[in-house]
Amino acid sequence: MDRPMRVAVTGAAGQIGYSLLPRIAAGEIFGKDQPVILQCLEIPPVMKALEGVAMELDDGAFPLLEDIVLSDDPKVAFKDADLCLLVGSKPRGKGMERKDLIRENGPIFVSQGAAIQAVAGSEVRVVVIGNPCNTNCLITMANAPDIPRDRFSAMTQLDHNRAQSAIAKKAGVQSRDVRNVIIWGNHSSTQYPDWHHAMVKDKPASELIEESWFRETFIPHVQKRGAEIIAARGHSSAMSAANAAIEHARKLYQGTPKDRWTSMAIPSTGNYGIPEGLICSVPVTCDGSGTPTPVLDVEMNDFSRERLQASVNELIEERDTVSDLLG
Ligand code: NAX
Repeated sequence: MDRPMRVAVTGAAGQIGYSLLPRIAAGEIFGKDQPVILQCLEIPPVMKALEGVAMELDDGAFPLLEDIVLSDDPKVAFKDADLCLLVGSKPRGKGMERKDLIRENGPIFVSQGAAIQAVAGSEVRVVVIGNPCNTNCLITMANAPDIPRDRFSAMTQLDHNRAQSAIAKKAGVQSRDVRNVIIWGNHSSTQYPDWHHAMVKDKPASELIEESWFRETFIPHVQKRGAEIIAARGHSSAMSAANAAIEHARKLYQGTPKDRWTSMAIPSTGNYGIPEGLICSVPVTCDGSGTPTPVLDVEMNDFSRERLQASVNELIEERDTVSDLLG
């Protein structure tokens, strides 16, 4: 057995945390031979509830779970961490857009970025899930300037999965039969789910499904799915978000399957006209090293370029809104 991997999870007593922690403990990120230590961060009023979650983890008797650390101090929770999953922040409520939360949640990521830089492990990877996740990731990265930029990502895997599932349903196949959808841009209602390169088994999705469905039904479905779930459940997506977080992290450490892209929001290196440094969702592949590689040769028509630009414009606005938090 290897040295245990230390996984810090913030907002660990929240609804996503509740679905996420047992799956990490079960070995779903690093594999079934890799022990883990969970390092859970919460705010002081929620520490009691976090203790209850830890009791349940104990009662799971997970063979790979070597220890559970509970703290309200980022410097304890991030100590020697190999992977930090930043979930903790206020979720969007009914009728609220993500950008309403930007000023509220941004400051959390200033102190967490600094704490990660100060105490995390030398190989740390940081995945931001708490919304607005692209801009929160930007804030975290800016406040941890000594950590290489390619260690940071924000999660658009849930949007990616929603897009893949919607095409599968429409085509009458299983979601595993659909590959290479792309989520471009911000994890918000401006995101652009791009079907132009998606394949359904061995056929382009665009040959099987009419263009008007993609433009009129598919795009708004993916963009507004979060709001639809809030309207139905009274709470934001949690189980599917935890599932996506596991998948995002697993791909970082175990790689993407051959011939398949996934979508991650990563620091732009200036490709596709995305300003350098902005945390923007693009297609990526992963070789299991913990660092995603953007796919750089995706052809984009005018429609796709315009859609991406609209979302990039929103990301620029968000960046400007938090310019005082960027160090
Ligand atoms: P919950 O309110 O259930 O849990 C959030 C937890 O974070 C709470 O327990 C709270 O005490 C804790 N918290 C708040 N501030 C903290 C801090 N400074 N340090 C540590 N913990 C802190 O929300 P939940 O449904 O779990 O959602 C968490 C975040 O994920 C929200 O921001 C939500 O918007 C975001 N989401 C992101 C998604 C994505 O695709 N990127 C999809 C799902 C979800 O909407």
